[in-house]
Amino acid sequence: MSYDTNNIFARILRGEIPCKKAYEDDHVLAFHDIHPQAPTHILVIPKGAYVSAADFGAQASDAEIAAFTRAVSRIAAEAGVEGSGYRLISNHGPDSHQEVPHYHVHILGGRPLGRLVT
Ligand code: IU
Repeated sequence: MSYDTNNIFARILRGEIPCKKAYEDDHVLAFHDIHPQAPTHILVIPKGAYVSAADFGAQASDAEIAAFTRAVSRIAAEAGVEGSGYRLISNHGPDSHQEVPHYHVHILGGRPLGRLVT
């Protein structure tokens, strides 16, 4: 799947649309989801143009992958959900209902999330 440079997260990365930033470094941006499904609901995205996890895993540099992985756990800790627990979700493709075609990981926490059934 080719990357749509006008997807909403690309526009956020270009500063065309505001976001409520939670974290940023050279490779990663994280911001609060506009429709939070839990008290903590943060989206973590790479700054590079990757459609989803498969694309990111195949195309990103080791430095980008390391930065992203470390950022996710750091952001969760800074959000205060490390002790109580949190869930990471990344949707890929139509069956998952991926809405935004720029790779992102949801960090959900701050309440009991129940079993992951679907
Ligand atoms: P999904 O994994 O692609 O289904 O999730 C996309 C998320 O992006 C979803 O939770 C939306 O609420 C969220 N979102 C956002 O935070 N800001 C936006 O401008 C748009 C979607 I459009």
